[in-house]
Amino acid sequence: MSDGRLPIGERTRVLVLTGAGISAESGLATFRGAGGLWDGHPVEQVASPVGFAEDPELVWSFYSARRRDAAAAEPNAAHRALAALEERLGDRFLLATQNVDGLHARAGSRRLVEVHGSLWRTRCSGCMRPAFADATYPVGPPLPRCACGALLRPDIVWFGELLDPATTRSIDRFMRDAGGSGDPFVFLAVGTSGNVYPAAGYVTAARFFGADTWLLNLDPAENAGAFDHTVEGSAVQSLPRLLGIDG
Ligand code: BV8
Ligand code: ZN
Repeated sequence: MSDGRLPIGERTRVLVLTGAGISAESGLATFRGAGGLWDGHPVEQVASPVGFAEDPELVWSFYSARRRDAAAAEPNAAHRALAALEERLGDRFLLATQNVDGLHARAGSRRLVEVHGSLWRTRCSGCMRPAFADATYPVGPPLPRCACGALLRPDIVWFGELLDPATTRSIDRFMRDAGGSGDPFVFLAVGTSGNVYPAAGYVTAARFFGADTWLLNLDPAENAGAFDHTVEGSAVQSLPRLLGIDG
């Protein structure tokens, strides 16, 4: 039985997946909790290409409000604990987040993959112009358009859209290298309900590559059964201790 800490030794490789729950104690609403983000809006309306085509002003007002909230939020001790673990493990560590709020980067995380994109980037809905940093709060009318005439949109992966292959490849490579290394491999999910794929499937992939799998979550998650160990608690209260990084 562990001492309530993640088994991280000299050669252990650690892959962490975070969700909205890790930013909850920074004051940012989660998606499916009470009063979650989706409550005000059906998912199809605010996080899908169809919803954007039907009512781009509603979608932009939803994402501009979330940009404002994220700008006003601060990283918390759980974000900082992951940045400290990265400092300690270096290239034996990778953080994949479903969150788009930018708080992991602001806490100092660099070995970070944002699998659902970022609130802080905008891209064109019609051409291949690269996404660009954007900290404005479009609400329209008029909504911002690209030089090609198409509407600009948040650089976020919506339901029914594919994840960026560059992000999924870096996660797959980390798991494959860990699996083939003979080193101990730990997978930890923090603050996610395990609802949304392909992110919710990473625990199964990690197990395939021999990972010891852990879940730290406030409530039981959909895919909790896939984990070797589950710790029920809040990210701020439990994560620093779980990682052996107190304070
Ligand atoms: C894809 C955008 C291939 C960014 C998001 C039917 C039709 C079409 C598609 C599907 C379908 N069935 C399945 C699918 C696939 C779909 C999917 O999985 N749907 C689910 C709902 C069934 N996935 C996709 O569409 C993905 N693309 O599969 O492409 C394809 C193509 C066409 C057709 C089929 C497949 C794209 C998925 C990405 C969607 N974009 N968001 C944004 O606006 O933020 S997902 C959205 O949910 C957020 O990104 C969020 O991160 C993510 C997951 O939610 P969580 O992070 O887990 O948050 P949640 O509120 O759910 O849970 C928080 C947890 O924290 C709770 O459990 C709570 O207990 C805990 N907690 C709270 N406080 C704390 C805490 N824990 C610790 N401490 C605390 N203090
Ligand atoms: Zn364009």
